Amino acid sequence: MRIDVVSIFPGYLQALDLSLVGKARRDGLLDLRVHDLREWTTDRHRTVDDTPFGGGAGMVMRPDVWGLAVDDVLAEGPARRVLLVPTPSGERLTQRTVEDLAGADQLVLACGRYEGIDARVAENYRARGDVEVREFSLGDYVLNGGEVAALVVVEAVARLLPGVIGNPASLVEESHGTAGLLEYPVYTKPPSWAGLEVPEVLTSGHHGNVARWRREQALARTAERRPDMVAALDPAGLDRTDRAA
Ligand code: 6GU
Repeated sequence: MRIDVVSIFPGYLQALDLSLVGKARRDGLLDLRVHDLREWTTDRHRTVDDTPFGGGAGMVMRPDVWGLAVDDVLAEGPARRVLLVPTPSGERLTQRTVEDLAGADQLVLACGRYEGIDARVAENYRARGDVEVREFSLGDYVLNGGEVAALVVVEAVARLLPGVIGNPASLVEESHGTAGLLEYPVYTKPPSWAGLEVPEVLTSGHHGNVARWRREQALARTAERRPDMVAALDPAGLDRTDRAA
């Protein structure tokens, strides 16, 4: 997969040289390119923004600069390309969306700053029809720009690409995966620490009891922390022990 991130703060994306994403790049599993939006400015001051039509506080990013940048970084050919625009007014990003994005050939992340990007940029690429456009939000709070959201998308997508995670079994049970529940609590050595013991069932060697305990813990945790997720569960997927929990 190819991912292009365009930002006026490319330095923000340096974290993508590290850890799992960095290794995926070095292994040739991910072609990640970070660009400085100002490369596409044409004036002496390298201007990327201007005052909003209609008035109001703050500055808006100019569509002409963004248009040149996006046109340049979009890959040629019949590939599935997605233009992602991080914005607090977008649709909420979910694991379902991330899984869908992992199937694309190219993602272009257009990181806005200030009051956002002129709305005609998303409109223009939607109208062209040769690239999907998705405006997305991380959650109900406000960040100063899209860079952190780009980091989130790259990390969430990269770990789903074939070969990136050494043990694909670790993708199976995790929170927000297929079960629709948060993950159960996990423990390792030492068995006793700070006066706290590892739950006995986990050291019992009884795999059936371990599985049942984990399922109960996942349900209890989800009910406590994310009642919205419990309400969205398919009742057909719950068994009698689940209801008791
Ligand atoms: Cl994607 N962008 C910005 N600027 N703020 C946000 C966000 C995105 N998601 C939550 N807050």
